[in-house]
Amino acid sequence: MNHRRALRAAVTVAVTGALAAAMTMTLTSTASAGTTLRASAAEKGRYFGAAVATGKLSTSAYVTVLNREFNSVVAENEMKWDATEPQQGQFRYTGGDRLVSHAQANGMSVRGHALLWHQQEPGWAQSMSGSALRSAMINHVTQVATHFRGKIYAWDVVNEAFADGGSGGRRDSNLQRTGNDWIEAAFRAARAADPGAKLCYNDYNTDGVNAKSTGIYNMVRDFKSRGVPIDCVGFQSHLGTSLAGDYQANLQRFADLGVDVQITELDVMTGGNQATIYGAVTRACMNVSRCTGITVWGVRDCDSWRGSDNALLFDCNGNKKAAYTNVLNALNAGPSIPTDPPTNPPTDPPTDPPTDPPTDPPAVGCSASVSLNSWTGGFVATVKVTAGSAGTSGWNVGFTLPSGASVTNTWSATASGSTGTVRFANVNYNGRLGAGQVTEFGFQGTGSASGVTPTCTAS
Ligand code: 9MR
Repeated sequence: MNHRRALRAAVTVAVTGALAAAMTMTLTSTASAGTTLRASAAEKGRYFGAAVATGKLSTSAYVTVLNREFNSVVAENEMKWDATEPQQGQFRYTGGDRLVSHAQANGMSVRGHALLWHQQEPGWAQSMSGSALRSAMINHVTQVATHFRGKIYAWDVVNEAFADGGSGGRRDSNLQRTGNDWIEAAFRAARAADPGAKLCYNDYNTDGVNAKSTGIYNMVRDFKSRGVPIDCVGFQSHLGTSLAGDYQANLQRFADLGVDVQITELDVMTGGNQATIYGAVTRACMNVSRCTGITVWGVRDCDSWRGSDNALLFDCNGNKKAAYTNVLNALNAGPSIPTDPPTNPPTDPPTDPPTDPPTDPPAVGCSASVSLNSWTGGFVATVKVTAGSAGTSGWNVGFTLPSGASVTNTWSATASGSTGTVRFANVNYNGRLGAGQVTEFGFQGTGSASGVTPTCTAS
């Protein structure tokens, strides 16, 4: 995708002069006088975040502004596919973990960006297609969301999957060519891996009611009607010198579908309108009660991917710009939403979903249950093993798979066989369980596993 060309196109068609008209207050305003973005946003039940390049966390001028002004962070690059799985099946979390630690130490929530995106795919994935790619991408979602489980406020599960221009349809990519259901398969895998994270779809050039945003709107409506787990939509908002007059109305129509909305990558071209546009975007978010927060795509102008556009809230020396003042004033003037500001879910969430209360452990041996996340042509199985009253020093779980189903990948267990009767043995760190203790393993496969039941043998 050529972002700059897309951006210019968006700028050309955007409606000028309609900002004031669009910003009608819909909630009761409660003026306050926070003196930092993070304090003012938190006071109104929102977060104010920045994209961070973790390499800059050792630059004190950068960290001073980041810690003072922001209570949410997102990795500018470090949680993307090429960074987290540079070789297939070899995961690298150094940068992402560093950012999460920084956030936890400084009272910040974390947005996760991005589990699947046609850009910044690692080389090995770029050359894949079909069911092999589908398996690899679902495995990626599962592994990365599992690694960060309990630490992410909201994940961009899928980024930029819709086409620019007037079609309102999907963008062509190797991901899209695995089948139109790839987005919902990804959301299901993310939910299974981290039930506590909000799951978002994220895109750009969606800054008003247009063909692209309407295509996304229709997908979200369809997902909600079919129970596909989606919680939020991210509006990147890489903006030019004007703002669509229906920016707020567009956010509101998504919110009305029953999802949260978030401004996820805000930056605005320098020009006479920069400060005005920053203020208007902030007011629009404040006026939509399901707009839970705003993230700017960098801290200081010189940190921005937009180079000489000087598109951010602080100059290269860390001084506040006029745009900063407008944002702060809009936060302080805006209405509250009745919830606490988002915090990261507890670092160690319960492994059992609330709908699945613990059952009595079996008297001896062990028991196993499976939950399946299926899509056309494949599935991920998450298996829970519960030790009986004698505990276990090892366990073995068997399945009889339907014909046509085949195991392609296993984690936290060792598989023997891949079709028909397949057995999974504990690995060295999860075989020894106390009475009633639970552990989980998973496997991924092609075909369908619907209706399978596990049997558990303890040793
Ligand atoms: O800011 C990111 C830049 O450092 C990377 O080189 C670039 C790679 O494509 O991605 C930039 O971030 C993008 C984000 O991940 C998705 N939306 C558009 C952002 C700007 O291109």
